[in-house]
Amino acid sequence: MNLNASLTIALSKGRIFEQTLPLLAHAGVEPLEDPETSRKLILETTNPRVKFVIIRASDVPTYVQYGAADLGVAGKDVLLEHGGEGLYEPLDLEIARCRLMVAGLPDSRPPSSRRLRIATKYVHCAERYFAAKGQQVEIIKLYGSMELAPLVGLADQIVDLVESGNTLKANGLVPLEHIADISSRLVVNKASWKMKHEAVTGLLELLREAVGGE
Ligand code: PRT
Ligand code: MG
Repeated sequence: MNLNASLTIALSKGRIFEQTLPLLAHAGVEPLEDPETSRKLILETTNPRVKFVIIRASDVPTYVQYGAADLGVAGKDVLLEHGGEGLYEPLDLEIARCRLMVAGLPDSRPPSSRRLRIATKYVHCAERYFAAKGQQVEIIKLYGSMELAPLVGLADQIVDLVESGNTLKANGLVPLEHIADISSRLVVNKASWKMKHEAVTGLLELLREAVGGE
């Protein structure tokens, strides 16, 4: 076990970075540069043994799974879609909260002649959800702007994240079914958990304190 292990933490820009920052600051870890203005992908921090790597939100589980980062912060939506292999998920950071939902036009009626068409970037989550209901659907994989799909006839409904509901409303859509409550989780590489146990659990306990507001 390495008492003075160095730790790499995978974070995505935007809401996860902004909302994780105060929690990490409680643990004495603050970035020396702002990822929104810096082009650097590896950021040093006020703790010489901790660095951040700045990556796409959906890539965080992959970096941590393969040990390219020891820890990371990822939305539960991203983790459900990834499957979580190779990862421990020891702490709910209770940030970036939203809901995974089925949405559609208010008068959308299930077609009688064919299967319901669902557009989403959450293909696995959608498959699991409709299979559990015993409903046969056709899933269309998109990478963004799911809200457009029902408006142009690409799909009958969508599976997407809803926070305030303003994006749905602005596009004349309504939430139809609740799939899961979402928040961001701390994830840890399984080998790092063992090999860098002291460093990882030390950071984990400080983050747990910060989440609990202690
Ligand atoms: O943007 P990029 O393609 O790089 O990746 P990303 O969209 O996955 O990253 P980012 O930073 O936008 O989201 C990171 C994580 O934040 C997600 O994985 C969620 O766990 C969480 N989160 C919390 C959200 C939202 N709230 C959210 N509102 N992610 C996205 N949204 C989007 C949503 O997709 C929809 O288009 O905001 C819109 C809905 O918001 P309302 O307030 O109008 O309902
Ligand atoms: Mg986004």
